[in-house]
Amino acid sequence: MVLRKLMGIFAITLIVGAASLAMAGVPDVTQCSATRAYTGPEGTVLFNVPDGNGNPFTAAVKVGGGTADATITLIIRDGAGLPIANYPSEDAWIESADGGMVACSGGATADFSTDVNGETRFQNALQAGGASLAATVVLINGNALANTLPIGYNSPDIDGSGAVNLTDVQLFAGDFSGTSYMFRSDIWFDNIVNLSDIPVLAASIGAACP
Ligand SMILES: [Ca+2]
Ligand SMILES: [Ca+2]
Repeated sequence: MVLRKLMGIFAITLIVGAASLAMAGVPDVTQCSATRAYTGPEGTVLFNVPDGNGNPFTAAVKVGGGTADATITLIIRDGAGLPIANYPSEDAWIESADGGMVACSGGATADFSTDVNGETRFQNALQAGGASLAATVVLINGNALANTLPIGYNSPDIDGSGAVNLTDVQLFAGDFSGTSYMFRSDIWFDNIVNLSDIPVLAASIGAACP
């Protein structure tokens, strides 16, 4: 009986030991951090085109006007709080909290695998469409960090189909002639849908996800 108990304890010790070993090098989102370079209070909006010819995060537009650097710095750590180096860039990505920003396959992943400090960035232009004023969520292997970032998105791919085409032109035309402000068609982001948005849309006609 005593032996069986001892064996049981031994087995549990082995399992616990294996579990803590498995945690090393495995991202724990409660230990990770994501920050936006611009620390002011305003939200920022990033212009995306599905073919990647949108703006880099360094050229985001502040709500209310002016540009700001919305570069996201992500530090990936394991359950012990230790940085994870060489974490694959394709396993860290961003989404809009409301799903409004629609990325092409692999189009919203980190710029590079983590360095020795567990650090990577989102700075390069995304391959994405759609529109959102909701917060940006950072995900590591599908697990979201609790802290979100005030980064919204707009795109001439208004419906987030992965291509800029006649459907987007029709949506824009409706929003342009409508009476209520439609953020999705404010692709030259200045809180009004007017003539200045048209060349931005026109310049991207035909652009599509790679
Ligand atoms: Ca579209
Ligand atoms: Ca506008």
